[in-house]
Amino acid sequence: MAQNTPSFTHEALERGRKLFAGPCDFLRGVVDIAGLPSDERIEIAFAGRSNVGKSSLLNALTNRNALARTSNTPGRTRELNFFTLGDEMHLVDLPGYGYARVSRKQVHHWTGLIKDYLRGRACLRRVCVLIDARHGLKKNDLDILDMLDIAAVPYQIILTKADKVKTKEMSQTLASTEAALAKRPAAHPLVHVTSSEKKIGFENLRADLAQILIQ
Ligand SMILES: Nc1nc2c(ncn2[C@@H]2O[C@H](COP(=O)(O)OP(=O)(O)OP(=O)(O)O)[C@@H](O)[C@H]2O)c(=O)[nH]1
Ligand SMILES: [Mg+2]
Repeated sequence: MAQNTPSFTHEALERGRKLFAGPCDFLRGVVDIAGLPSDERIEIAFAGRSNVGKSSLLNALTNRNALARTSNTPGRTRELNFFTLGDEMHLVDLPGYGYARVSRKQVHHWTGLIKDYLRGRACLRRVCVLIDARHGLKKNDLDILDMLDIAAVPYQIILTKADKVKTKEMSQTLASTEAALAKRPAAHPLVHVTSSEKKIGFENLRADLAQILIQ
């Protein structure tokens, strides 16, 4: 399996490990913008198409088995789920955009809620946009990236389910994803390659996200 190999210092890796090994608890599920928690904490949100592996990634990142609920059926996460991490951070597991086995009206509501949250949240410091490594960037992913670029909300791509992809294909997807980001103003240049199933890529991802606290 191809992996990008950014060099995080021992100190950065250790900071990441400590942060994500610390207390992490479900705070609340939000169904409308009025229900958002106060914005005193730094937020990192996890966005992506239905079934891409957002909730699984959150569990792997925090070394918990069932912090966030996962499912084979697209459309599992139905609220903006806020988790507290340590004393200063929220992690936010979002419902998926795009296809889900729920009504069109429901998808429309979620998409509106996700967009309102992503565009309008002052404490949101990074949006991790998850992309299935088998599929690469699709039209509705690009729409979200466009919106984040316009709103100047920093985002970073995380390729998921790398265990399902052969090394050569992974290298190609990684290269084409990096190329697609090159001219996007709000994109973080580093693309992470992960497998929640095989627990691959998380040391680097933890180190990278923990740096947000000291930036
Ligand atoms: N092989 C493999 N399967 C994965 C991986 N990550 C998630 N999955 C599977 O993909 C399916 C969807 O995972 P979820 O984490 O629920 O996906 P989600 O993006 O939160 O989905 P919604 O909440 O419906 O938007 C589940 O069956 C997971 O077991 C991975 O790294 N590798
Ligand atoms: Mg989910």
